[in-house]
Amino acid sequence: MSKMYLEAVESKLSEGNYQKLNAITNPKVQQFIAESAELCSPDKIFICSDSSEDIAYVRQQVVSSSEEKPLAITGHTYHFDGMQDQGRDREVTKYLVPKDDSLSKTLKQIEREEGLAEVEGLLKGAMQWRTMIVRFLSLGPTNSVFSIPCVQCTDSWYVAHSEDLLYRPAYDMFTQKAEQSELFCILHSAGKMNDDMVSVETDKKRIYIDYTKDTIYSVNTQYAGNTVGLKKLALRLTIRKADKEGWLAEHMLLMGVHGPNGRKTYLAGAFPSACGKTSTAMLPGETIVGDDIAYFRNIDGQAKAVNAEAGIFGIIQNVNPTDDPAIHKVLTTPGEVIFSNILVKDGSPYWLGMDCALPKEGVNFSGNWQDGKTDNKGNKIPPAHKNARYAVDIGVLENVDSELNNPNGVELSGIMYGGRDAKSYVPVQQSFSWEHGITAYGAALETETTFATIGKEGVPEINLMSIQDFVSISLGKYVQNNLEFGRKLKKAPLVFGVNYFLRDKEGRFLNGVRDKHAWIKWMELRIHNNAGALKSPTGLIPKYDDLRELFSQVLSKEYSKEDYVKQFTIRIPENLSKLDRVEKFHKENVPGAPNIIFEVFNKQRARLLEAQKKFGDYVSPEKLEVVK
Ligand code: SPV
Ligand code: MN
Repeated sequence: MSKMYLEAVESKLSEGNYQKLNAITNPKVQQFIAESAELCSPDKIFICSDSSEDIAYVRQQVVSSSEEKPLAITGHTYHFDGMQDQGRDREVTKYLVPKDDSLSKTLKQIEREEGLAEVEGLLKGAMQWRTMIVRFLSLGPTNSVFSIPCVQCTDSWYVAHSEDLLYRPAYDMFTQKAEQSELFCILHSAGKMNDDMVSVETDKKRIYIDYTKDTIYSVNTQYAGNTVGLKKLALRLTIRKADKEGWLAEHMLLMGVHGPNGRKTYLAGAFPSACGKTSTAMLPGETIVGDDIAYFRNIDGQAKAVNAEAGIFGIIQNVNPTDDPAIHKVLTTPGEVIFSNILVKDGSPYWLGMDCALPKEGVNFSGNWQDGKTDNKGNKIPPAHKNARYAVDIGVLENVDSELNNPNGVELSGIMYGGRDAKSYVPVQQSFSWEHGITAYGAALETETTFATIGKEGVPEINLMSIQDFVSISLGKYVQNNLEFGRKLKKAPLVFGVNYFLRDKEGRFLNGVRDKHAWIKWMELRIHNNAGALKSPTGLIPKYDDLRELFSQVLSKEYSKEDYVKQFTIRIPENLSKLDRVEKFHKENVPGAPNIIFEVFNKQRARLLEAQKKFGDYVSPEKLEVVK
């Protein structure tokens, strides 16, 4: 390490930490650590080298600092975020945009100099009396063309501990390679905390992304989606890097689907937060590679994919032993788990939708809680937050896929897109082509807002490919990159649209929670040409007999023709108005939207109108033409 930077921080380092820092060779990292320490004035600096002693130290500190408290089961701890800090905060997450640059107007932004001054002002002296923890991690498997080295400075032991479970350790990557110009830097401070170690100045919460320097600043927040920089904050930087380098970074699950005769087929899936992504990745009998962020590269004409992460920060609401046996087991047996924003009573965690009655009192994110407690606006405080989560290392799951850490990735054969769409799309369909799928399912993804972001729930919106919040280049270019990616492959993955949230006129869901398993198995059969389909105006849909067999095999469930017809009836008026909304969105908000998007929409409209003429507003699947 350069002498100048070492000297600047020497007084804050013990001998051991001095040696660990001295072994880091990259000048950008040295500068980032020294400048972060100068800005935030920590008492001490802890350099986490990934040795078992260092990891044990993080685990010990997180408890002795009270940022996490132990539960009765060995290895389980819980953490609370503040009342105003229970999800990703879109309003205060902004790009720092230099005066001579511009970003899509759908993206929250602030002029770079102004934003930097503001966030540096908030970070100034923020770590006084605390330790700055420095972690070295990799996005993507290490020693791989996919790896992106990241360094995070934080004063939160909870953040450092979460990263331990969620990402691949990479201290060695930083000591072995002299030249790593391309890396991401993240600086976080929880800011002022109360006696319960909860950030209190949430009105001063800021999450700013400086894409000119691949650096992220986060302050006055603890919720992991705002602070664990490698998650959605780094995803924004990764999208720019992938754009420059010709690959894709996606908000997608990645799973191995197990078909007949032991064959395994990899599928990726994009769903907005809290729309079934983790539960799809975790379907019993299949294997999970990742549940949130996937990278795709064209390697010798094949689509190869990896999980950027190595753990799960999953929604705990509704996790139960029947629908989610693998994760339920991890959450109820000894091993390392961080629970956040659940209800605690007598050393046990409780969450909404679990398989037992919840206690009438306990401790939760509002402090001591009893049934009926209200917040300062008079609203009832639930026992646990809807966005309560668990963090675990993916490797502890019994259904983890064998290729999780394969540096070459897995071969991707299918992609699915799904949102909360009460009215229009059928539960599963296959696109007519790569372009049709990327456009009509991905770029046209409509959904309702959920509790995973702060703000009103249930508001319909377009969430392009479920990644709109994180797209840091023009939305048009992002869609274009997706289209190009598939075109350059020897064989593009098949594209599917799914909708787990279709409702009838009375507002009742038309599908059970586990029905998605039959859709996934159908996709697997389609990929291998083992199932036929019917041609609807919006895509190729399953034949009743195939689904009946899959429901019986996979779910041991009788699937009635009546249910099938209800679920797969093409609703023409609803689909036409969906198209109008989506087209308007693209015209207004997607500068540089490739023309092909509008061509695909026009063709879809023409097919819908033709079907309407022939069959009326609601077209039963029984009327549709069979294709192979
Ligand atoms: C999501 O909300 O999409 C998540 C959790 O995966 S986080 O982004 O970390 O808030
Ligand atoms: Mn996510």
